[in-house]
Formats: sequence, C-alpha cells, structure tokens
Amino acid sequence: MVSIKNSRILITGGAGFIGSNLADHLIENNEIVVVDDLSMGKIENLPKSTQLHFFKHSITDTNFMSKLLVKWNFDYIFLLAAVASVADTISRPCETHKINQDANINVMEMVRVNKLPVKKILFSSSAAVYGNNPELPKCESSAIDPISPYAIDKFASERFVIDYGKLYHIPTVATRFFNVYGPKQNPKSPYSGVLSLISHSLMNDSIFTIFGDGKQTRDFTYISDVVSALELLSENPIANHEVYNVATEIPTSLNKVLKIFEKISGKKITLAYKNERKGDIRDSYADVSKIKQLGFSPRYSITYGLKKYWDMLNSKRQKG
Ligand code: UD2
Repeated sequence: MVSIKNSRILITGGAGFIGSNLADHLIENNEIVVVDDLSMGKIENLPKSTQLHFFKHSITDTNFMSKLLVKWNFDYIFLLAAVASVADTISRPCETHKINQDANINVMEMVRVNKLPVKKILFSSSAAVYGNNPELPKCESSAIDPISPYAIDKFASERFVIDYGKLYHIPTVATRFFNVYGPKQNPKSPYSGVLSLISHSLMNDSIFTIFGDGKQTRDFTYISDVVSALELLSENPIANHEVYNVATEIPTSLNKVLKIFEKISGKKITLAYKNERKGDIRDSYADVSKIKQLGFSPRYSITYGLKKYWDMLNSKRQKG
C-alpha cells in the first residue's frame, strides 16, 4: 500500500538498486525527480512514466542541484546516491568523499538557505558505521567504529543531516541499512551484494567463490521491506532527527543462503573457496526495536525474499 500521495519527490541515486525500487513504489501517485550519474545505476531500472523526470547528473554539481531544489520545491527528498563500494572509497577517498558527504551537505545547505518547505529529508546510511564493534545485535546506540572512507562519510553525513535538521528546523531522518538484496541489485563488481553475486552465478551457471568457510552471517533484508521502512519514516512525524536500523533481526549464514537458493532454483551451484576477505566482519545482525515502535515489521523471511528475488530474475530473463 502506498501512503505518500500527490507529492513532489526527489530521489538522488534513483536509477540505482534501492532508489529505483523506491521510485517504482511511489511513481503511481506522485511526481518523481531522479538525479543519477548512471555510474552504477541503469536507466532501464527506472519506471516508464510521464510522472518520472530523469536527470543524468552528478549530485556534486552544486549549481545544478541548487537550481533543481529551488525550482521543484520537493515535499520529500531521499538521499540515496553514493559510491556504494567500500573498496572504491578506499582507493579514491577524496573523490568519493565529495559524493558520499559533501554533496549531501550541500542539499541540506540549499534547503536551509532557501527556506525550502520540505516535509522530510531521508539520508541512507549503512551498518558499515558499526565497523568492527563486536556487539550483537547492533542497536542504534551501539558504539560506532567506522573503518573505511565509506563508513566515515556515512556516519558524518548522518550527523550532518540530523544536526542540520535540529539546528535549522528541517525534518530529517537517517537509516542504517543491513545487507539489502533483491531485484535490480547490480552484480557488476566483486563488492556487489553477495546475494546478487550468488543469483548471477546461478542464472549463468558460473562458479561462485566463498570467502572463508561460509559460516559468516548477515542480516539479509529484502528490498521491499527497505522501501516500506523508507515510506514509514518519511511520513511518521515521530521519526524526526533520529537514526534507525533497517533490517530483520535474523542472522543467516552464507551456507544456509546457498542451500535455500539451490532448493528454490532446483539448480546446484558450483562453489570455489578462497581465504576470508580482509576486513570482513564475521557476524552481523541488527536490533530493529526502534523502528518497530513506529509500526515497522519486516515481512520477508530469507526464504520468502529469495523466492521472490529468484522469480523476478526469471521473469525478467523470459521477457528478454
Ligand atoms: C556490507 C556492505 C558494505 C558495508 C559492510 C559493513 C553490501 C553489498 N555491502 O558488506 O557496503 O556496508 O556491509 O559491514 O551491502 N562474499 C563471498 N563471496 C563473494 C562476495 C562476498 O563469500 O563473492 C562474502 C563476504 O566475504 C562477506 C559476505 O559474503 O563475508 C557478505 O558480503 P557483502 O559484500 O555482500 O556484504 P558485507 O556485509 O561484507
């Protein structure tokens, strides 16, 4: 069910995995502007609609962004554009900082300076901010320990967005996503989400490499639950100047995921093993009681989510 209606919505990174799924969900009843440089996103991810306005642009183009913000007077702004690969931010820390932090602060500044009457700005952060903190489950109040330029920029931008909001009376909220998966996730890079890599291997009968013993666990969260959380947080007035984990609270090992995938697809996956990836954490799962208090309830178990994902991939393949 879509509850945001008759609104003007900006989605930065809207041609990417999470952004395009959000656009699909909101397009029917709203006017959506997407700004995406297509570095990871794809134009074909976007819904085809006259209510969708696409700009192939970098969010670092301050002049363009400020004109856009003033012209459109958005009701909701979803800040989803980012260089999502941790490895990429390690090799290009300054360049990616401009995208992952500066560009987001600039949006806040434009809203402040022009006194734009936005209903909510949502910034998408990541479980990466918890870094190597061994505490489980991870609560929003757990110690943060960012250990990459990616995580540092995510945490700093969270703080900027929330504190800008408090200081200048702009409604804002930040989300920490845990291992999101589902249709439209790009399996292009070796650092793409592991479930997109597994499904790609299954689809193409290619080898999937496990780093380590496969016993590592993650809180895999289906994209539709993420979209529901984003919508809930944008509308709920209590969700203001706060940060929320978005996950399922259930850890699943890679070995278990592989078993479920094989059962669903009826295919056997060819595995190779390599050493554990440097810097990888062993286990991760979230406490999501904070967002549950607002009415969030994850609907997709790992089995249900993987089944949906597999069915969508197959129907896409059949359509060509
Ligand atoms: C996620 C985020 C990352 C950062 C991090 C913070 C994604 C895609 N990545 O990394 O951006 O926020 O959390 O903790 O959401 N694996 C394999 N074979 C492969 C690829 C991965 O065995 O071909 C393993 C990998 O070594 C890891 C697990 O699968 O143990 C999950 O890998 P991932 O890259 O999907 O996600 P993660 O949690 O390392």
